[in-house]
Amino acid sequence: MVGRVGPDSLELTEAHRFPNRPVRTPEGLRWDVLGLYAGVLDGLRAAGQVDSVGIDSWAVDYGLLDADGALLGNPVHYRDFRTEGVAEKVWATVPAEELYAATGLQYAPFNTLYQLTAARHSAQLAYAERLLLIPDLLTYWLTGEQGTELTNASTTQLVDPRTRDWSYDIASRLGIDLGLFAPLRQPGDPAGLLRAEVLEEIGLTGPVPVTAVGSHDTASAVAAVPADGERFAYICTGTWSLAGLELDAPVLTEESRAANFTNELGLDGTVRYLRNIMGLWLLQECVRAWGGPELGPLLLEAGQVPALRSVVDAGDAAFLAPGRMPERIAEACRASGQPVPVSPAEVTRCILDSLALAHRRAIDEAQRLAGHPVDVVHVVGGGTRNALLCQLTADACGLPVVAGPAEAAALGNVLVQARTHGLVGDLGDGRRLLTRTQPLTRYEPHGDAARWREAEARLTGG
Ligand code: LFR
Repeated sequence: MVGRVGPDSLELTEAHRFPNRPVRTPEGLRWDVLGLYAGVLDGLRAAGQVDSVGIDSWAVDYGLLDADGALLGNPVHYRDFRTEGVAEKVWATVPAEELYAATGLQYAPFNTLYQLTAARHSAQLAYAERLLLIPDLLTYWLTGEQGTELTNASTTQLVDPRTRDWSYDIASRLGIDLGLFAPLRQPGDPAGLLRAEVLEEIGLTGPVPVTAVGSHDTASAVAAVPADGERFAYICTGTWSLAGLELDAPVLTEESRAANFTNELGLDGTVRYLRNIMGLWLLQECVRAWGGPELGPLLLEAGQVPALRSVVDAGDAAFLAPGRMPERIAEACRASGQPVPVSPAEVTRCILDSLALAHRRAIDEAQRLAGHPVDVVHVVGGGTRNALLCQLTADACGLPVVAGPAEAAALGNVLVQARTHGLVGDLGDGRRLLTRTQPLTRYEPHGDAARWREAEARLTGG
């Protein structure tokens, strides 16, 4: 994505797009990270001469480097099964309550801490001298310089959200060598210049600086929530739905842990207090199983299916792994004694109702647990293109939804670079620029709140 920033303008254009396909090898699910790097280089070539580069990606995953700086194997995909049953072993050493109080991270089997524990006796880890999270690895290949960007580091479960530094005590008790990580970088810090070989390969003239942005895609997306003031919630929609609040300080209470809220770090000292919800992954996997029907007609048809007939828990880790998604959703409906959706339109409706319900639960609970009430829900990311999902989310939350921008992560990434180059001010300035320049759609809540309460009770047994 190429961003152009002026005093009163912010434009994004797509230079190049490439698929990110996980590969199943005999060892498990892996990322084709060389393919991704090749895609980055193609993208830079297509972008043409630029003043600055920044990289963000999904969180928690990493590549290991040997003493020569060479990558050891393909990074493991966070949906790989290797972390099954690992958390319980970790909790035997550091109880889950203590882990939450120290790191503020929600339980997810794929947190880097559990991945490193699962890999403990692997040959690769034994030979590793350096661990770089995915965006830091790509940045390293572009610039030759190593660092660990803070917002993404906060998803490892090895960072203390109060000090915004490593959690030395937790790491040492779990036998995790923090020396594997390169020094922390703040979003906005310089991350080197494109190497001469890179410039030559992509046909650009240097120097081209690389800036550490909020390299966790969700941190970048939250930076691009076009909110005014503090009384807002956000939902970053895409493969995942990340629903929650922006806070000044983490919420580390036992109640918050039980509700599985996370405290990831954001820009300018903020905390992203949110819950991971399975998101449009549920629909993506169904669409894949159905042989890739067009989304437009499917959503129109789903809009005609009666609302809230069956709902599933869109936060359930049972939906994490790829494969057999329509069947798994049908099984969940059957098990909870609800009608089983059959046609693609019925399954799609079940997914969207379930996502809206999960959004409602997350936003209600976040406000209560953080003591931070909101008047509006901002929906950003790919899901903003799904009008039915936006309307259902407004209905479920009983709050207006402001949808847009769709490319929030890319915009948040560009805004941090623009700030480093002196073109915009703080987070609030960036957000005002977004509000003035990006198309936004407002959805007012309709319908009967009691129906959502009843659907929620079906899942919680309340
Ligand atoms: C979204 C995301 C989520 C993270 C998940 C795995 O792309 O980054 O924030 O929980 O992917 O890293």
